[in-house]
Amino acid sequence: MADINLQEIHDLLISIAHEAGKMMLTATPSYLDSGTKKNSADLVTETDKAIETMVSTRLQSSYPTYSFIGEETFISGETVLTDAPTFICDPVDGTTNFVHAFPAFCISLGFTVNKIPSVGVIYNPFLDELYTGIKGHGSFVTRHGGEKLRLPLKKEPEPLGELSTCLVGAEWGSDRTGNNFDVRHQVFVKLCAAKENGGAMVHSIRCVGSAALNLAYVAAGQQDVFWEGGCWAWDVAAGWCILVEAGGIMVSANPGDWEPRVDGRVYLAVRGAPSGQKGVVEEFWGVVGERRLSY
Ligand code: LIP
Repeated sequence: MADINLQEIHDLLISIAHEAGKMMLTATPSYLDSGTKKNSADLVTETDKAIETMVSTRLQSSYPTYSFIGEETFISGETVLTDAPTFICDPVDGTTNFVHAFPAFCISLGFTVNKIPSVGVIYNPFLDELYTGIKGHGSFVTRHGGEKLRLPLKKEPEPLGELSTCLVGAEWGSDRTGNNFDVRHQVFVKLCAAKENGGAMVHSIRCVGSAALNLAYVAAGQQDVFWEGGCWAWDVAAGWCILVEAGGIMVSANPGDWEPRVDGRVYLAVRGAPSGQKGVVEEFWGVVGERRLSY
């Protein structure tokens, strides 16, 4: 790690993210140029593929010996995250939003060493919002090329109370049958239900449609919690670094695992808080209950 210049990698990833942003904004995606991967809720466009090619080409020319994992070139069972320095790329996170021109899509570029997220860059070109983080050096947001603001946005974040005081990010995902859909459905209902009906009565649930942006919002302190299963390392690697650098934590979406893997596919992110996150994590795991997401 000593000879890896994280600042240099961070700067390159920002430059790549801006190039990707231009490609997204000029792409005018529609249903016509989008295909599906798993089912009609799991979209991929020509832009996802073109951006990933641009990203991997630029990274390969600067860092030919480092590994690369990208959403569009990942081969199940073959592409594995190792301890080697690794770039992890989601060319368009929030592809469904991108296709609908709903303004919550981004490129997510992470860099891991020993499987630890060490640099993160997330760029939403539609809103011109850039989230960045370097391990040990904090995380930031820059809007419209203006001032670089340290995360979390509040200098003194409030202590985390019960879930009933929380704004929760969660997604419906693309699995719409079986155990995973049942667990998700049950968690959504229990989070929202009134306390007298056995629920947690959260302030509300936000379905942003991009795991990377959800993590950025938790890092910023604009969402308290984000719960998700089924997404991949490229959805979370960048946001994970940004979150931790802002004082937040990442645990598993399933109860009991305080140290999930980047490629573990089940995640619960909690914002930084002076009181710590243990209480809210345990309350959330209580909502999940006995049944587990299985990916
Ligand atoms: C998406 C995630 C989203 C999740 C979807 C999907 P994509 O990534 O960010 O939060 O619910 O299942 O994985 O496909 O837009 O890159």
